[in-house]
Amino acid sequence: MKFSLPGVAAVAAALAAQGVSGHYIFQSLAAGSAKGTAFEYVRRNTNHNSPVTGDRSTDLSSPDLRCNVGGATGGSTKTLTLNAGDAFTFTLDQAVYHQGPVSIYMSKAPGAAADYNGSGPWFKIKDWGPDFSSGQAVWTMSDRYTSNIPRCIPSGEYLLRIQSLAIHNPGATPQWYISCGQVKVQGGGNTTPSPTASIPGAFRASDPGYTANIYTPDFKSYTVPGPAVFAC
Ligand SMILES: *[C@@H]1O[C@H](CO)[C@@H](O)[C@H](O)[C@H]1NC(C)=O
Ligand SMILES: [Cu+2]
Repeated sequence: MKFSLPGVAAVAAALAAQGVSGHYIFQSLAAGSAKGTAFEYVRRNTNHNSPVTGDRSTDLSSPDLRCNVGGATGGSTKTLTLNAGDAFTFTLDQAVYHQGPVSIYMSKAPGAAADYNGSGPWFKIKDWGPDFSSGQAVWTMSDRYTSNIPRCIPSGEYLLRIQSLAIHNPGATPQWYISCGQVKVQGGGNTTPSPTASIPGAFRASDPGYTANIYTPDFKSYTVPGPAVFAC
């Protein structure tokens, strides 16, 4: 068998064709703290490069901000059944390595989560913002993020959306790392979650949490973009 050394461009093209890139993606969702299977309950993005960036990054009116490029429909994605109050975990292919907040949102599907494109109202159930207790910002940069379905929300099918907003490069446009899981919530309550926001619409280029320079000495507080976190 004969081997040749491919050029850098050929290697890059081969990696791109395999969907391998230097970026991270939230690729699995499972009950409890389990790791789960890649893209079983998470919609598969088609940009092969998790951040919604480049031309799209400045377009805060893009519907791709809902569930990433290619995530508008369920395709072969399955829907994970969880009880209200249950823990769930999103796992990445590699740990988040850009500073910035990680947030989880939900939006109730009119019918099946698999048929829903996320055009309805979204509410936020979790923020991981910076911890300033050491005197400087410490971000939660993990390969998995665990949270709970709020106990009081109505039963039904939902999109469960996780977002890493990468603000590591002040002056440049932040990058969005987004995935949507599909869940069926059972045993829920009667509380209508609020506040809600539309995506796109929830994020503005003027948001202090969008324009923040995390490297200045006076970076001592931070407001995560989007609506306030809903709690029962
Ligand atoms: C999403 O679904 C809604 C309701 O069915 C539809 O009006 C809208 O055109 C769809 N697409 C986008 C990008 O919002
Ligand atoms: Cu990056």
